[in-house]
Amino acid sequence: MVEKKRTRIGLIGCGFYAQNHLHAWTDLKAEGADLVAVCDLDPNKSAAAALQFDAKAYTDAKAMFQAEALDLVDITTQMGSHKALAALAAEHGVAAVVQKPFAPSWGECIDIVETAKRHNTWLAVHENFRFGTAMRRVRSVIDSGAIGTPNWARLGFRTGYDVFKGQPYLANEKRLVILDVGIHVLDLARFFLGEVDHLSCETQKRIPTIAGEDTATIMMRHTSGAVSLVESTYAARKIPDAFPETLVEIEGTEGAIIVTRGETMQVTTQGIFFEEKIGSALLPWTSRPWHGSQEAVLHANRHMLEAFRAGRPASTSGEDNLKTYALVEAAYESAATGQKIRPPVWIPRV
Ligand code: NAD
Ligand code: 89V
Repeated sequence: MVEKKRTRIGLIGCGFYAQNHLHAWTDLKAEGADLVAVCDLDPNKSAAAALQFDAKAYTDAKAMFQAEALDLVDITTQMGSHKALAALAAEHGVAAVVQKPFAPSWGECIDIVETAKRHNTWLAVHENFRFGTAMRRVRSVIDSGAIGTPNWARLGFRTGYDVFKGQPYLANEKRLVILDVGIHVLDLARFFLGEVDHLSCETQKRIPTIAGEDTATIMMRHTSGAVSLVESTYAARKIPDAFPETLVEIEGTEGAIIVTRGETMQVTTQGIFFEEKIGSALLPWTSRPWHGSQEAVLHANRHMLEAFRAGRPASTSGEDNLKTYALVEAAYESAATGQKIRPPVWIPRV
């Protein structure tokens, strides 16, 4: 049997969270992924990643694109560099996966999508909450029909964990909790209950030492008629802390799904109740409390690899993630105006 061409992968941005991407691509070697090059502006970071993960080190993305015949690049830098790096990939005919947030603004997200379309290159966003083991199990229960049609949900990422220790730049972001983690929970709301017609949002600043909002409470009306509450905060003050778990309550026409701290799922289906532990196991390169998030990187990267190799869009394609990002923009507009806001819609220009 002729082995399918392997996928040559480059990674740009060897920072804090990228370590999980590097481990994940290495684990996916057996499934056709060859991590051949890593790039970081900081030569120490690119050299360390190259040594640990047996790849070639670069400090300039353009040099990497010119020297390496890449099939796909994983952009794991912060959002301010995403548009330029995604454009560089498209100009070199290289598929790209861009970490969340897609970009700092709605307009830049559209530019990234339209640049990829102009160059006919494959584009996805690494939005991994929907790929987490626990959230995939919740989705499988919904798909089984056990709770009928979901019509109400409360999804919450409520933590007081010191996220600023590993990601110090977050303390300076003017748009913080919705753009950094609310974006994940909004994507889960779409994943579980479908698209959104309109929303309203209240934000709060309860941590005096940071620049942006640290708490957001969003109420959404989905086009199905369902209503969801999407909550995100870095200012929770309770023990035990659920970080980095998303707590879930989904009610449907035939039952309900509840996911409590510690990733215990309770399902009621047509008057019958059962409980199940749905959390992630530890991998050789994961550790608590991040292990669920880290494993979600492996699941997400596997999805990206399989979709790219099959020539089909990722479920979190650039175009799909625009629908999640639109909810972020609508939430900020609602918080600023006090109005119910319908999310913006991308009208393709190309
Ligand atoms: P980081 O600052 O630790 O790492 C980014 C790296 O990119 C730095 O080492 C920097 O030198 C490098 N870099 C920047 N511009 C570059 C360029 N033009 N060329 C080459 N290298 C460049 O950032 P981080 O905390 O790892 O976050 C990176 C992204 O991952 C952010 O968008 C963040 O929101 C996201 N993130 C996602 C998750 C998740 O998927 N659940 C979790 C944490 C962070
Ligand atoms: O997962 C993320 O995007 C991180 C968080 C602190 C929310 O875990 O930024």
